[in-house]
Amino acid sequence: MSNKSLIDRLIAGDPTAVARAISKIEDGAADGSELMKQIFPRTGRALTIGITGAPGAGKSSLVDKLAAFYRKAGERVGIIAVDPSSPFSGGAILGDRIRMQTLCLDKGVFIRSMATRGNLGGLARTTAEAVAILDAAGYEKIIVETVGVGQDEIEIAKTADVCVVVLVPGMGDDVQTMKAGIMEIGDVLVINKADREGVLRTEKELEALLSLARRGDNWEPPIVKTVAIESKGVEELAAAIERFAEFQRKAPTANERRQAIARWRILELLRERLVAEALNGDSTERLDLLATEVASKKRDPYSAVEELISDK
Ligand SMILES: Nc1nc2c(ncn2[C@@H]2O[C@H](COP(=O)(O)OP(=O)(O)OP(=O)(O)O)[C@@H](O)[C@H]2O)c(=O)[nH]1
Ligand SMILES: [Mg+2]
Repeated sequence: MSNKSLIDRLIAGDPTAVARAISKIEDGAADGSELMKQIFPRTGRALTIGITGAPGAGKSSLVDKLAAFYRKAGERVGIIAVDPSSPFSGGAILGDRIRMQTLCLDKGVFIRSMATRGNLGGLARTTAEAVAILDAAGYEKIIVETVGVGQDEIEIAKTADVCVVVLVPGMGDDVQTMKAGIMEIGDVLVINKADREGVLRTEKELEALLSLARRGDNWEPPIVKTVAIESKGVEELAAAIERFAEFQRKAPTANERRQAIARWRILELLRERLVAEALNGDSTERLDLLATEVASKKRDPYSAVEELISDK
């Protein structure tokens, strides 16, 4: 399929074209950047929601229910599950397929998982591009699920319009370890598995954490309690997401956030482009050779880099 007809079909909302376009980006296809250039003017309409939290917190279950909620309102929903630790990508991960059973059969929902694949392109960058593709294809809500709140995840979550951090009761220590992540990215906080004990305590801990620092935009992140498996609290979560989106649209800092994201995207692309050019196409062999030499102390990494740059 030519890039032109692919773009036409993508813009018409064809899921097959969307899937193919995302694969192009993931594979680092030569015409990928042309594709992104073409669709760029058509992006910016969707609301992007990042959902992050500890493994097993119930993120996928929540995404499933949240998506169903949006579907009821007649909106098309794109879901991207990002797993930085996994080399697999393509379809939805098996577990998620089961958890998102109802959605898999729905034509108004697009589900895709993304993984590192060991390529040179950053996962955060390819995820942002997959989001842009779904946006251009007319998906009104785009949900990005990431596991944990490490640096990779924070980077991915930061590109979303609204970032939801999912916690569960009785994770006192986790609240501490995730503190920085929660404070940095949590626009809405969720205590899922609220059918379990210790909800009040976790809520108190979170409130204490939130009271420690005021955000630059003065937003006070709400805490929403949910039971994903029973669809409880999902409406409240959707409302909290909407409230922040609305706040964000009007906030004087909204432009700063958009600019910070744009700046990050430019730098990411620049970095990748320069690396690709320095490696001059024969990336892996050359890199492997130099790596062997550096590992065996035959050469230092600085001169390896100098050689790569001077040979361009
Ligand atoms: N009791 C209870 N269990 C839940 C709730 N939400 C999800 N679970 C269960 O928790 C387990 C993990 O749920 P997932 O939705 O896969 O969690 P996740 O955060 O997406 O997990 P990873 O993607 O593997 O990090 C599943 O067995 C769910 O059925 C809830 O509200 N209450
Ligand atoms: Mg999951």
